[in-house]
Amino acid sequence: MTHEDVPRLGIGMIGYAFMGAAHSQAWRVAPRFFDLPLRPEMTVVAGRSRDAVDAAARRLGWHDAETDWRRLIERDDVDLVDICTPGDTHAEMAVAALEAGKHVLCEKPLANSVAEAEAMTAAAEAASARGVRAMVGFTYRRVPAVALARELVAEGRIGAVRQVRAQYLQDWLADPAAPLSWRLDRAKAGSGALGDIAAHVVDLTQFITGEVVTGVSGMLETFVHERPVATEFSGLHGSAGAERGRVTVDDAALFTARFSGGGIGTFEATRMAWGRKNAIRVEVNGTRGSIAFDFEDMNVLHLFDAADDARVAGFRRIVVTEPDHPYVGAWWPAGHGLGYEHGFVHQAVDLVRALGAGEQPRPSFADGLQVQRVLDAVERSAGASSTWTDVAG
Ligand code: SOE
Repeated sequence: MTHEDVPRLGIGMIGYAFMGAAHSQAWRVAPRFFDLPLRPEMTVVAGRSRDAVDAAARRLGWHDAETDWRRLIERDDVDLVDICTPGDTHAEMAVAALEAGKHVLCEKPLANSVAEAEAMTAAAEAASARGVRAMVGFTYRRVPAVALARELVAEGRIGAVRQVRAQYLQDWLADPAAPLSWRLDRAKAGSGALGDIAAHVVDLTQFITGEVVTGVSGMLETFVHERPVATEFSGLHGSAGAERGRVTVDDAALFTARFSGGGIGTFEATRMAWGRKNAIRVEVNGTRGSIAFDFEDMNVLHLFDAADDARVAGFRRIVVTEPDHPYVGAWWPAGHGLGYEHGFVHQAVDLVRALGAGEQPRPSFADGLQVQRVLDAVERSAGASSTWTDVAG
């Protein structure tokens, strides 16, 4: 079969900022490195401003541009709708797309509230009965070292999970002069570090352990309550004028958690940790060993095996670039390493393969709803004072 004989999968992407650029790169590259049962075609991108969306289509490689996302969903040449917009739009767009019979890939967190996530999950389950699939984009699952960690835990290499330590640390908001963006607006983003980045480590720890978080005790803090309003924004950074606006979300989130297998965990997410750029750290201690990952050294996984002779025991540094490691065989020779964008490529690959096989891609909307419930529990816990105990004296 030549590339052209493979049935096409028309992609319509809504939004074209940081996530839209990452998804565009994935759709462009996935069919060139991986054998896929369907050929993704970058059919159309949607955004509100005609000039800006036309420019984005040219820059990112989309054939066409729409200024109305509803029009994109209606198009016969669109089979899959890829939602890369702020959280307040996810529910309306995803439900409309699923009802129109289009597969959906939706950026994380699935929604801004449990109620929205429930409605999206109900729409996804109804659509699934008609062969229409929905997936939420927790892309770090697709980092080869993370996928390997899951395999090793499932094989029993560290035994039963006792303790989970998870951090997601960034510093792009540590400077009080960093401008306001939609990510700091509760109406658009739902929450701050909690939904934006703690959501990732909730998904990652559940993915790696194969368990779910069943209860939490949380604390949220906002350190900078007012910031200059952005005049221009690119990626996470922007320039600002004299106007100031209110921050309505948390800057940092901390919580302890219980896992379904009886283990306990600590979570920390912040966008205020100077010097930490994208430090996603997950360590799992089991009854027979430990596993540790840090995204700032993303091609590496550390494994400690308690059965090793104590004289030579230590964390083994596994460079996850061998052809036998998850996803790696499609890329470069051993030792050449992958980057941030490859997780998005692997996400596109897994989704297209699931569609080709007629299977439910993971993480499903139900998985996204479960993460949303954890976030909601952290907010409820942080809002309640019942578990907080002042130090005596
Ligand atoms: C900002 O904190 C952000 O872009 C998140 O929104 C992404 O989900 C994360 O992958 C990188 O950081």
